[in-house]
Amino acid sequence: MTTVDKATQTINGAQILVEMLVRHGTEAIYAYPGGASMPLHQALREQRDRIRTILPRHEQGGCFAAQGIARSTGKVGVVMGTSGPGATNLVTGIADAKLDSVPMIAITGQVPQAVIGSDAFQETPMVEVCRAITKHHYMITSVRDVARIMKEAYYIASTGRPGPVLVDVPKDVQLEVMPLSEVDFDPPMNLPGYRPQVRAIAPEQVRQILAAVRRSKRPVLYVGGGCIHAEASEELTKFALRTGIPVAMTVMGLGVFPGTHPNSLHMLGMHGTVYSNYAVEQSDLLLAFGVRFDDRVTGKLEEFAKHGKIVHIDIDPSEIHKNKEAHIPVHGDIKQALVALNAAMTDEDIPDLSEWHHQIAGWKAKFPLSYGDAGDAIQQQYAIEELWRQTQKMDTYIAVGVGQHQMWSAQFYKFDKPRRWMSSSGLGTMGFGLPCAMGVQTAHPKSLVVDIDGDGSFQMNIQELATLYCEKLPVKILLLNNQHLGMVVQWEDRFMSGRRAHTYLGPVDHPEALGEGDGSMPEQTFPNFVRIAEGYGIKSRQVRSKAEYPKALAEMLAYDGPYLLDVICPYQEHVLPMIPSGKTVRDIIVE
Ligand SMILES: Cc1ncc(C[n+]2csc(CCOP(=O)(O)OP(=O)(O)O)c2C)c(N)n1
Ligand SMILES: [Mg+2]
Repeated sequence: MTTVDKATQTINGAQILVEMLVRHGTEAIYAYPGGASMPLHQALREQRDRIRTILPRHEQGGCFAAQGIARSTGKVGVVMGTSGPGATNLVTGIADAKLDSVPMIAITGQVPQAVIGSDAFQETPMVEVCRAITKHHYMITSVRDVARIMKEAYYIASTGRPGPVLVDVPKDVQLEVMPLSEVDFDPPMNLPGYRPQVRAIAPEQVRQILAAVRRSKRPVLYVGGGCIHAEASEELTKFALRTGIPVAMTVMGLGVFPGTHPNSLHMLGMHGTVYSNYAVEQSDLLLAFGVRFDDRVTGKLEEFAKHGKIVHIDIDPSEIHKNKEAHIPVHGDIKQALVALNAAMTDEDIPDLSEWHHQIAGWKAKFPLSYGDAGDAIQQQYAIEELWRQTQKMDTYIAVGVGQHQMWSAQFYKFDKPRRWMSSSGLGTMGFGLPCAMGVQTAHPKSLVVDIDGDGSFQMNIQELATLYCEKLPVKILLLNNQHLGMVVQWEDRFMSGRRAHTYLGPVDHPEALGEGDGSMPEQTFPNFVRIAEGYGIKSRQVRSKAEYPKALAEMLAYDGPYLLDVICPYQEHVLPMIPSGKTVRDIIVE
């Protein structure tokens, strides 16, 4: 029930805002209070039977948790912070949501309108700060605009190409009252410049694409996050299986097509498989669906897929021809387009790809994803592969930090379904994994949610262990602890003659800090994660040997609360294959 002041039959701005959250189906919000957002928190408290409010331990954690909800469900995630520092702590998470097209609403308290512009206590011009990193942004100036703006915010965040919307709410607007009888909770929107509806793909374009498929000898599907946002996985899989066209996925697209299917080429790009990159390079037809030709995929643009025809379908017209000229450009909804393509396809359109499959099978046999033998040390690739073996049949979600562990997870965990893989891909934000997993667990309380993290990334939002404990969120943390900022170490090794510059995570007087250690792992790793976890009330254990790892992992997975498994790994490993920045598939490093 809507909260009203019974005596006066009035409702304030904060109460209207919370009512709109409930009416849009938001079941949980991550919110950290402060002076400028207290009325909103009071309204949330009044409605606690209808919406769960979770207190993260840092606003950035709350923002990634909201993303976890959004990325795993497809619904809009909501986060709230107070003005000033609370609001600026959201900035990284907003930028992250923008680059990965995540539907999110960030609500910030703002100082009262009477003092805006006076450098008031905890005043930050959030709309100005966030202008370039949101899909849209608002500052509400009257209680009478609250319902409309919230309705628009949900609409904008979730339609077309999804993205984050900022709603800045001055405290006086939160407190301002109006008669309940005058509130329209489903008001008309006022968005004359925003038209996310796209026309259906033209029959002529369907014919052109099918003709290109029919004539192709070496076609490749290059699919990405756009297919996930559009819920197009099923149609895409149908199209891929019927035509027999192999599928390469971007890091955002993992799970669109089953990773365990023989026609999967797995990930492409900088740390993609050799066979996916070879296939794209040699393709005579590249079907680029819901992708943006990111530099981590293309390397040197002029050389990327230069031999073939390119079909590019995207919901965002600004992506078409942005990085790469398309021969058949289609501005449209990828799911609708695939439905049309599948419906129009006849047996005559199916190309004979036996030679192409033979060639790809050869590459797969010659260049499988692999790793060496490190004796009893627990290599990250092995740790992830074993996690996959133990959890592939379970209802599992995986979130990751950023670094080597992230790329190895993308390579060695095979996702068969969309929305199971949570990675800060465009912005590459360390600290993403734990809070994102927390949000996923909020939305899927019965599922297994694993955060595969690096020791550097994990420490960027380690405070969220408190939230896991206090909110009873049984997230499992597989910490691949190499005592280093491994990905930067790898680049030091490859491009800076191995010179260590602030990539060791232990004390500066340790020889490893200068790269002069013997490469072994110290008896006491730093920090003592097991004790930290204990301090937060989280069960934890450290493992160092391959022999004990599978059992320790199974023990964590079976545990019914949050758990941290601190896995000591070597730091000498490199993520391979690798196409160095700006280079081409011919420069691929295999070992
Ligand atoms: C917030 C942020 N700061 C810096 C970086 C640059 N960076 C990318 S990967 C990486 C190392 C990550 O270390 P860790 O989390 O331990 O993962 P590992 O590579 O060791 O698996 C760094 C510093 C980043 N991506 N994000
Ligand atoms: Mg590390």
